Amino acid sequence: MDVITLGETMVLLTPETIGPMRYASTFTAKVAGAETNVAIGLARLGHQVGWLSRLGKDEFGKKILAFIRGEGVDISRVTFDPQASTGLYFKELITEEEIAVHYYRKDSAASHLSPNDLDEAYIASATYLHLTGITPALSDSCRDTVFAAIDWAKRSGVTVVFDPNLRRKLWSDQKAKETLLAISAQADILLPGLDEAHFLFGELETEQLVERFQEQGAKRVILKLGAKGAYYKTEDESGYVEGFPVRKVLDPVGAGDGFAAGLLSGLLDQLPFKEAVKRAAAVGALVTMVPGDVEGLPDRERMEAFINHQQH
Ligand code: KDG
Repeated sequence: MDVITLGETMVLLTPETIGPMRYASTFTAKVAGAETNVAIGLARLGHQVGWLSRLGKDEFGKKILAFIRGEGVDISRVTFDPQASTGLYFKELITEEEIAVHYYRKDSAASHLSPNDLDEAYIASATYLHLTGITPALSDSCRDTVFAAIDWAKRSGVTVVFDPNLRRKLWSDQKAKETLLAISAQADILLPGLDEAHFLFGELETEQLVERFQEQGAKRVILKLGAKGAYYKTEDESGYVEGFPVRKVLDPVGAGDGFAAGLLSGLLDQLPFKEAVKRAAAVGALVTMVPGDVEGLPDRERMEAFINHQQH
């Protein structure tokens, strides 16, 4: 495996009409979860990727599994839980520009993930382990699972990639801060957004924020600056990468996951670090142009055409 990821994936219900969701009578059902968004992005770019999770033994669980499998992601470590339901999430389109997210995932099957669900040999088979800060917010056993997975990855020489993905609806600010900092400190590659960095360290300048993460222990840090691109700092280089222009942002949700998929794809293809960050920015930009969390993730041909077009 090139990359293994773990975490919760839900059925995403989006009203077909814009406006308060109480007036919506028809919804489209899609599949979304930060970790599988990344996994699907990588699979579309031709990489070998596996996802580990729990789903409810229900129709939505079966829908998710079929979808993720259909995208070419290895689902051999996903189990069905007969006692708990698959999580749901609604994306309310309050106006054309304003999106609100509502979760129905408390006590979901995935929130019962525990270190016993981990397969050490499976994790050790990967080059990268990708994790997000959503999983530890779901329950104590999920948090323990994340820390156990990191321990196993470190013992096996697997590179740990962490995207804080702060979701304030899921836990208290204090718990989020403590946990996200503790995991960030162990990350070989850390992918915070600017808002997340401000949440953790206060209103510092871009470069100071990255230094703070590195002082705490993170090795390579890429701070995502939204439409402006990203600032990265490794052990031996640093620099800015510009964002790719997007004519119209139709749905920004999932752009950070596209960024992670683009970065890992670039690193797996042995690109120089800066070029991998550029690929990350390109895939992130492409995701924003299509409604849905994964629908805009490009295949290789589309990604290359987009990057080449912008450079000419
Ligand atoms: O990054 C996008 C994800 O946030 C979305 O797909 C749903 O996993 C999700 C979450 O927990 O918000």
